Amino acid sequence: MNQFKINKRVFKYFILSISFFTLFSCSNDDTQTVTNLNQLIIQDEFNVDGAPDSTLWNYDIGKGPGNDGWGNQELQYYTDRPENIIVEDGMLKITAIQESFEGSAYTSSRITTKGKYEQKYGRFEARMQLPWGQGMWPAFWLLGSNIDEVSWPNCGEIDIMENRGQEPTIISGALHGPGHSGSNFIGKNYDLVTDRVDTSFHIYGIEWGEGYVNFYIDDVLYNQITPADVPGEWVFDQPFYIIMNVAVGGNFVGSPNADTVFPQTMLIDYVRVYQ
Ligand SMILES: [Ca+2]
Repeated sequence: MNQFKINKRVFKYFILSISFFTLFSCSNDDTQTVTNLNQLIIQDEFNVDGAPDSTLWNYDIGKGPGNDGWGNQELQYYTDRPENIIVEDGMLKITAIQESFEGSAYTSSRITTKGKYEQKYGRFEARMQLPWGQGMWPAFWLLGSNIDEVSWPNCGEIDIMENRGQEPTIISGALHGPGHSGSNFIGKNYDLVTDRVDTSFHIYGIEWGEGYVNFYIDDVLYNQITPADVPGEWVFDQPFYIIMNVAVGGNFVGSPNADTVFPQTMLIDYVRVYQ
């Protein structure tokens, strides 16, 4: 993280604070906390061709434990086939395909670091170019490592980036937990306005510490969520693991239509975590 970037962040934070104050006359308590975590502790640059590094990544296969499209009525069947997921050209490529497969009309892929890399706090970021079109649902997100013990949403979910493929200028970041899950998530959209997520790479990240999660796209801090913003218990002071996937259809985006072009690929240049 170079100094220029840090200074720019601080500057944007300053502008944000002024804007919040001007627009909403917030109390001084509502100023945002900006951290600059720059000690790299894990990275996957996707430089080795073939399947993703099995020391870091697991596959989620199929339609979800409830066979219900991962709780969201998603339409794809996740596979570990190279057609759906492969590392080449310095990129991880997750590709959604329209094809009949195991009773589903689409295939795609979803990988996680569950049991292999789990961490509390840090800066998590990925440089990605997203797929495009009605019904595409790419995501870069975290789940609480205790999900098998306490179940979702008690484990907590941090959505670093989600996008509706039909809205290629808009991304969203959110938290889900007890009292604020599903459509009652706590989060915010960010509109690039003059740029798109499917035609250029962007860096999607959070800086996460005790009592806050800051949401970034590139060097823009567009939201901070703290326990004061969350109606239920704050469950974000424990280890989480990373997930990356491209879903097709489901509650968040609706189904593809005749205008949706397949295949669609999410390109991930790297994933890095800093403390
Ligand atoms: Ca790379």
